[in-house]
Amino acid sequence: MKITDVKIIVCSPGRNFVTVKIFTDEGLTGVGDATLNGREKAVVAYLQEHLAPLLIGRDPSRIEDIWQYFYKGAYWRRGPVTMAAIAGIDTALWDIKAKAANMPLYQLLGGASREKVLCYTHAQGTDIAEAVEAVGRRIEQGYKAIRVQVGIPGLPDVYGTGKKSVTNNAADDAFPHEETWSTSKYLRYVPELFKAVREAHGWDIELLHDSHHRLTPIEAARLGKDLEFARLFWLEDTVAAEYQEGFRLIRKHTTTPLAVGEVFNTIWDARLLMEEQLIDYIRTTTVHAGGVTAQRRIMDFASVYNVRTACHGAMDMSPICLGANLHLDLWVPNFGIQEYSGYLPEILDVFPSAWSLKDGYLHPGEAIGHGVEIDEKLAEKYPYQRAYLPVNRLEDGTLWHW
Ligand code: GCO
Ligand code: MG
Repeated sequence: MKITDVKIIVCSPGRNFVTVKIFTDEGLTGVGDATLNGREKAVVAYLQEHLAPLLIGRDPSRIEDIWQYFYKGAYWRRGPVTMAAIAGIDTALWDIKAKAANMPLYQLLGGASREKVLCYTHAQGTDIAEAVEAVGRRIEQGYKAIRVQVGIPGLPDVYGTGKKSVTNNAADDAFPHEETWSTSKYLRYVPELFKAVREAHGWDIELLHDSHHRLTPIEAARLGKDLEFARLFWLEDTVAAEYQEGFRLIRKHTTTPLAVGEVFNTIWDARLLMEEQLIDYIRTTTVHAGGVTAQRRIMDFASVYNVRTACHGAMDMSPICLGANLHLDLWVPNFGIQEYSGYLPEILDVFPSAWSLKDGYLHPGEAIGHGVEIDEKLAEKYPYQRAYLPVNRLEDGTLWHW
């Protein structure tokens, strides 16, 4: 088999997605997600200008060699743009390999280790009462695990609670939306949230929370301690994780389980965290960690250190990424949980998917390949729109982590 063509498809059915589609001389095609929220066109240029031309005429079955060729062969390794571009290609190649083998991808990976994939979804409110109500609605929908975020009194809008946190189209506003942050207000309020949620909904539901990289290690240690009573499933991204040693301090002070890694793009970003067992869940995901090849390697490495998997699965990763993740999730022995924040109906129309959700569990389905396609005709109806993630400032104007 030979690769005959590579298409980079950009569409915006509610938000921007970058999709790689690889064509072969035997008629098999494969698709991969290469979306990098807010920096989509950088990945498009990387793919179009630098990688796609080097794929023509290659044997698509040589996935590992192609991965190494683009990773080591670039000399300039790692980074979100490079790894999302490699991921788009790698995921499409696994799709083709599984289709050629006439199997769902999870069978190629080693087969199912479980019947279904536990997922967590999001609930939020501008205040505690609203958040408690939102959790109730999610429980009614059958979810077993819920990430809860709340607005903080005195701050106009906060990550994960307002519309503006989702995206920001340049069509109506040329600059990213700016949020305001106060760590001390946040640290005082969040334990109140979880006290109220436990009082209203009891202990049978798994609860999670995301600090979105905003704390220092000692602040994270305090929050972890203050939330121990609520028995969280995890506390996510407490600190910006470039300084991995910071987790030693957090770990020393709290038994609240820790998750990190949605912005990591290689196994090296998580090496120390895993080797020293400083985290409980690794949040890397197929599209940002270099594809199925690299994500599988991270998952295996994690298993050595009792770290469980928890693929990032917000709406800014396309249904193709979720599909690929779900095959890994069904296989991986050290599975933890899969994030699922749901998709707008337009997105699901553009990306027909074999995966399904029932009673708080996902399943990748039995379609051959990874089971997600792109409707190119429909995608054309949703042209790219320049968009940014918000930025975040302290009350005195200092630029802070978002
Ligand atoms: C999560 C994430 C997302 C990110 C988003 C950035 O835990 O799902 O933190 O909400 O902010 O994916 O593009
Ligand atoms: Mg997160």
